[in-house]
Amino acid sequence: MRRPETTGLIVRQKSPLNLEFQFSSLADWQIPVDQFYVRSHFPPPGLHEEDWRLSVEGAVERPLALSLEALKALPQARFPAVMECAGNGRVFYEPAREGLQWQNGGVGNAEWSGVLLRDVLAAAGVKPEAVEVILVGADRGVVDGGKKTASPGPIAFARSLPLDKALSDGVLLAHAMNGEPLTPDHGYPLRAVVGGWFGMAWIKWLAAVRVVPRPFRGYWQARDYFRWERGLGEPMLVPLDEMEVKAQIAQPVNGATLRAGEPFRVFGAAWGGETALALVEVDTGEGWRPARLLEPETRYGWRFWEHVWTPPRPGRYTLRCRASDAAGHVQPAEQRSDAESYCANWIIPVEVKAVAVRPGPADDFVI
Ligand SMILES: Nc1nc2c(c(=O)[nH]1)N[C@H]1C(S)=C(S)[C@@H](COP(=O)(O)O)O[C@H]1N2
Ligand SMILES: [Mo]
Repeated sequence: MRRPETTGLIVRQKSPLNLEFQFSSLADWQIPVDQFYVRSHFPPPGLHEEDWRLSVEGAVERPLALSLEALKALPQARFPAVMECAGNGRVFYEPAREGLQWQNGGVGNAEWSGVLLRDVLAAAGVKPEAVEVILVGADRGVVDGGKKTASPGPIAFARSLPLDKALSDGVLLAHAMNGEPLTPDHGYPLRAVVGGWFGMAWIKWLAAVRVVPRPFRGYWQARDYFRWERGLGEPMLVPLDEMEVKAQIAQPVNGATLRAGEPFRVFGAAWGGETALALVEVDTGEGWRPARLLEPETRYGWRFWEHVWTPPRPGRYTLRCRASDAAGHVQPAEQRSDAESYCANWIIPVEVKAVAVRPGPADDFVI
């Protein structure tokens, strides 16, 4: 088990262990594994690759039981991708919402390697009646330790993907993170990587890939991790899927003291769902200005950005950032009301103070 006290991670829950990345320390485009946030509903199941098999079952021509070795013998793929917990930023909801009180560090970007789910599905042969693919984790338990009256259990952590997403080139069954085998916390020996989607879809400790002929209504998408779609009729419950467009400020932090008249690098990261990020803007009190988007630009990775700003005079300032994607989605200014305690992507202001730069002591001057 990792030791948060040596890595600076914030403990959000001790058992099962849930850890938040210190977003203000953002520096590496690929977050080192020992800095990466951990979100687990149940304790890691303690799998060993020697006796572990991935079952590919349901509406398939040839059910399979694949060892890690067999998976590694299939064509390998790798890509960077950002994963954000749907509960990231929950602490900003007003009034407060139940659940782990994530600030802005329930997110991270890494490079993932493994096998495309679609290659595994092709090996098994998907039957024509298939509509969804359920990914089932090997972890099980009673939801929220049975503290809520409606807590079911024990159940496995499982979630489905629509067939078109499962067959896209954006879903990986990954055995490695940043070039190293997955650690127990991050889903060893195999986890899903669902490019553009919130973290709850990225099933860890994969046990089964189950192809099904009707939509799955499991706990983790019909009772949790959903939002409301309000049209003309009754509101409809929709499982969460794509991440929402979002930019976060890593520096300066809320409450920071800057120096008036000296340039400061406002810095952060931005990401979204399946659509490419188009723009990040920063407002320091004089209106929205485009930030500089930094390399690299990848299909599913996040984007670092910066904006050099000089506080013109001593005083208090409110900094804001917002991202837009190529489809015209813009980060909203107001808290959303359709997603329970999830998808907190509205703009979060950062308050800073600028102070006068004091002249050096007189004995700095040689007369
Ligand atoms: N089997 C299993 N997979 C899981 C979870 C879990 O509790 N069990 N948590 C999900 C959630 S809510 C998130 S945000 C991500 C977190 O992945 P990480 O711990 O590697 O950061 O894993 C997802 N996959
Ligand atoms: Mo999550």
